[in-house]
Amino acid sequence: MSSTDHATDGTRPLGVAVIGYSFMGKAHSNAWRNVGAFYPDVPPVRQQVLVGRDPAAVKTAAERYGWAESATDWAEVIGRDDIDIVDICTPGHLHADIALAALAAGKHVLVEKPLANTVAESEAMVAAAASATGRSMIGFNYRRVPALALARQLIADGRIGQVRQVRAAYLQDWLSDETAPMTWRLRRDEAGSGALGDLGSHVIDQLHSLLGERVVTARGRLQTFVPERDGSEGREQVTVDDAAWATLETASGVVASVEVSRMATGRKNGLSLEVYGSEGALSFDLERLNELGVDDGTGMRRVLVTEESHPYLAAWWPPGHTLGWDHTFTSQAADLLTAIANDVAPAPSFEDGLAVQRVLSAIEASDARSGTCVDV
Ligand code: SOE
Repeated sequence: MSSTDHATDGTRPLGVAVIGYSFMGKAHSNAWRNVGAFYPDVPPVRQQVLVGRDPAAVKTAAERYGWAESATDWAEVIGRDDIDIVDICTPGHLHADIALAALAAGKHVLVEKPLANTVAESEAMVAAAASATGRSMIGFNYRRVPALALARQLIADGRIGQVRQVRAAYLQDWLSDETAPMTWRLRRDEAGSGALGDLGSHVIDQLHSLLGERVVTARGRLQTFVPERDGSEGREQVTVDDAAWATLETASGVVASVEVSRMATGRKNGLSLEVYGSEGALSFDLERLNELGVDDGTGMRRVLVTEESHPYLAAWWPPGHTLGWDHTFTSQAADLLTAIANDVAPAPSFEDGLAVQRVLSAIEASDARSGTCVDV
């Protein structure tokens, strides 16, 4: 009997390992710590081991975030019988190797977005997931923002009619200071791309999720405003984009304009989405994530998405007692656990992650070919 069989027959909690302990590892740790308290019907989990390269730092993080142990060798952890779920929060260049090893070992796998750094790696992950015994999911946590889950329902129910156009932006400013230091997020070999993959992947997944269809054509433009920064060994070249723009079209002809940047001075974590249909419109701003703007033909009104009847809210607080960014990760963990318990495929899938990766790649290809530019 495999460890997974043993755990899902209810004889012990599912053992979780999170690989990576910085920003995303911290967010996911918080989710695993709280999921059983807020979603009591999901299979119980045990926060078994937090994995990272620096033994002292990962030990400190493990103690702080409630893990039973820490470790430095992800391959060894994946081979353990007491680990059932492998949650990958590393830089993108490690996603494929770890996910493939974990799936081969029969584990359930959660991977932070974007799925991988390339389409080829993503395809290999989709193929491995298709023949694996464990379940697999990509962590597009914004699907668990109640207002966005409600927007998806309203669009599917035809409440804004036929969608014609979408305006989407994801703007941050943590690189607008030219003296901000080099990080792995600015190296193509580690991160795959810059604002495009990091922020654009969320936007494209939201387009796919909200519209219920995929992007089929892309026109793109990338820009690196600050080409080198201070690294630990002197000046280092930035090999990814600081900002990107795209015009996308879906299979049914919806046109979306997308803008992402890490140099939008004054914008901290501003994901805004506006969806315009033949009968109405929706608007959303992540910095006010409990609200959805809804126009049903009588003007845009603000709906406070905190009623028990709204998506995910039954698990949380009474109406008006708002949620934050961190709650999305806990709800994401709950959705994965529910899918494991019900023996169904969790969403979003690795396939959904690959679909996003293909759009990112098309935007880059379009930028590289730089369509005809007309002098004014
Ligand atoms: C980058 O700054 C980042 O942390 C992304 O990696 C996350 O996916 C996004 O949710 C917030 O911004």
